[in-house]
Amino acid sequence: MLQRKLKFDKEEFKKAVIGNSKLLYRKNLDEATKQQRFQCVAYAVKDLIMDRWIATHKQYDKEDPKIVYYMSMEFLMGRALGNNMINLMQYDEIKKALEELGLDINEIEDQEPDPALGNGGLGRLAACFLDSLATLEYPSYGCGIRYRYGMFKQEIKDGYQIETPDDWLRDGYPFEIKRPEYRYEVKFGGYVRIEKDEKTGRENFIQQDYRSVIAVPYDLPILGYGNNTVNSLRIWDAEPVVKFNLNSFDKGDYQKAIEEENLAKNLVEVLYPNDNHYAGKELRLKQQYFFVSASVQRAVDRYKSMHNGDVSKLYEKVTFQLNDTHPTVTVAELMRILMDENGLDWDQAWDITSKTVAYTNHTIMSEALEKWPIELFSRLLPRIYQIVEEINRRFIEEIKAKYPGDQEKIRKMAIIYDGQVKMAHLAICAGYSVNGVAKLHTEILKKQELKDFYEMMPEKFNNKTNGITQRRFLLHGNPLLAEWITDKIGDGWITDLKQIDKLSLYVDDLKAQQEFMNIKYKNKVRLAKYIKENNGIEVDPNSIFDVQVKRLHEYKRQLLNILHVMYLYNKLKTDPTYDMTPRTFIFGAKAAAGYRIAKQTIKLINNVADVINNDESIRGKIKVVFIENYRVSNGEIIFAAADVSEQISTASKEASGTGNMKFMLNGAITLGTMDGANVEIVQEVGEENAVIFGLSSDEVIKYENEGGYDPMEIFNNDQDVREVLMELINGKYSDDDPEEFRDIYNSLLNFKDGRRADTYFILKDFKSYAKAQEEIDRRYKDKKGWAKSVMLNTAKSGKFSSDRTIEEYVKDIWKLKKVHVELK
Ligand code: NBG
Repeated sequence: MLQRKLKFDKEEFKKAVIGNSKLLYRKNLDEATKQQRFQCVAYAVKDLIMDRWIATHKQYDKEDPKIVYYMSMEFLMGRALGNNMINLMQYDEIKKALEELGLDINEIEDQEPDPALGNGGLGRLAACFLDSLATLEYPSYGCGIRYRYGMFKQEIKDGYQIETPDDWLRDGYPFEIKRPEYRYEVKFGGYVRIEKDEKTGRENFIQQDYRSVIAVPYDLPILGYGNNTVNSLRIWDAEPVVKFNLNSFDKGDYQKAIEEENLAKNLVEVLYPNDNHYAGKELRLKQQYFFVSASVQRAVDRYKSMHNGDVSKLYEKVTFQLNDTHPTVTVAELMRILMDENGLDWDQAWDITSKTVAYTNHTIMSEALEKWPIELFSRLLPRIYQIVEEINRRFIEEIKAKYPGDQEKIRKMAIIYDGQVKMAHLAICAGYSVNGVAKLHTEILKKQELKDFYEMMPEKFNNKTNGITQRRFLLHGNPLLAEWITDKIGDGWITDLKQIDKLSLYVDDLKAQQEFMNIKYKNKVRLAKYIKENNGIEVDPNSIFDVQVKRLHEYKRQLLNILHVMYLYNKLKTDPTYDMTPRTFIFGAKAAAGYRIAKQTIKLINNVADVINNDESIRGKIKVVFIENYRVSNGEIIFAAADVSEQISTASKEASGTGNMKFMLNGAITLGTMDGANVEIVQEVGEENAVIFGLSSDEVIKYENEGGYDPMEIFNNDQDVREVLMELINGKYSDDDPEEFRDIYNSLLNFKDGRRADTYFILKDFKSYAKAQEEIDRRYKDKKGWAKSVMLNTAKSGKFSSDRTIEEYVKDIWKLKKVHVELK
């Protein structure tokens, strides 16, 4: 039900922009800095949002619908201005108004810092989900943390990654609003005193000698596309309980005041920059409890205010979705609030909690599974720990009843075991739903990682294959293609991506092919310009743009990609007539600050780029580019320009991937393993329109369980592989320090610290990858065949809209109803 073309008064809008300049900066618009002009425009756009935002929440208060609270440590939102203009369906009108004011929309959009409150796929998925929820008119809140510093900015100096702080709030963020009226206290530490109520015999649990902070929410508007729904992303800031005053001779607890001031300051200071890896730091657990406690307190209060203070049917109107294990303390916090603050007994509280909380698993990487030492957990969250202990005790009773005498089951499934609290086990035990994020991933969870849980409670398990929002990653990121598609099939695809399949009719049409490839070419020119401006490297838009952008992780195998580039370079050097279409290998990736081998891989890519890009003898047949500071905003430009999408993780390791979908949507061919959602991409587009290589996940898992893989054998017998590996340590790519890449070399050949040599089967898959790359070259030479293939990728991407994913969550898990918002 699209509210086509809401009224837009251009003159009013222009006046607002000019007015904002005076109001905010005491300047005429032409005197304002670029950043200030962005702010003026953003505030004018925010103004267009406010009435809808108010109307939405009025409607929610009136209808009292069920609400999903999407609990996530990360929301990788990307820039809001352009997206808001699009979802208001007023992009072109606003662009025009700005032109009349002498402002260029692209320049204005470029002034906005990317709100980067996330690491990678998990955080971006949360952002796509919020977009879809609002577009589909489902009531929802995103609940998270207002990190003072988001994901670090990456600079490359001498080929090394340098991290600099992301001061995204420096100039003020125009779209947020502070909501001090919804502040909550969150308590840490101390001990629990038990008080027996003589009259009722009930035991009351009272936390004492704690330190606390005040959680203050900021709301960001989440606009539905073409409707009046504006949901909220609620991110919490921490403030000290009492503002500490040095001059006061207050007899209050001086020490405590300082500690609380520091607690508040440190708590939300920075996002942990780890992807698929947990650091186990005390501050991280504090962050988790902080935003969970505030969000749950608020959700329960809101519910109570609408139900005469009675919480007994909470699950009818509230559901918490846990985005990975990070917010799992939600389970115990909800129990605490229901029992300690609302007087429910254990069974009532458990009944409600276990109907209210659901859990999504996003990885099988063991280093990502959160486990907290009992000592730390119980010291920081004494009351929460008591509750977890009791959940664990009862759960073990259940296991015993189901599997009498089976100690092994208890060892494998207990929530508390071996001195540790296992967050995934708590989430599964308490949750009413457990889902993986792609078919293959969910199957691996059921058959391997979570086998015991699946056998005990199969009814909880389900799959929800990830998706992405086509509004940001096509309509905003690739306007040329978006317009062309709308021209051909109408604009239904914007809210119903299945319709994009209508493009299939055009894939053999020569004129359409030409138009499509011409748009691809223009997008490549746009990216080439970006690369020239930001990296100083000249690339040829006529070469194949072969792209791998994602977080740097060994399992994602950027190393396989660059080793293959080294191999290809050798091949060209020995045979200068080697016939290949010129190729530009484009990388973009941040490495976690403390991840040594990942950082070495970045250095390797840059050094290889240096050597190859400066070797004139190969006449530009290979170029290697490392794009600095890969993030959502430059990602949009990159996806639009790619010919080849590198999705080359070791099979079984990538839970889903979502970059793969963004490339597909924008007309690139997947070069990948049968991993994560690649499997479903191939299923949709057909094997002949993707290039697949490497071990299957079954093969990988078999080697992992039974052994039998020896990379040394490949090293000894395969001359090409041997040559490339020797180049890691002979100074060819690091003449000032031949030892620079020794760790990488060792990781491929030597067993170390309990880690198998070549843990991620890079050498094993090398030859098959090289063949697949030749296949890409071969297919690209057939211009028509290639055009047809990439068009089919776009046409068959309908399944991968996050709108489809959200409809599945709604139907199978959350059971929400749409709320339509009218604007008076
Ligand atoms: C990531 C997976 C990706 C997946 C996203 C979103 C974590 C823990 N997991 O494969 O690695 O696409 O989650 O589900 O970041």
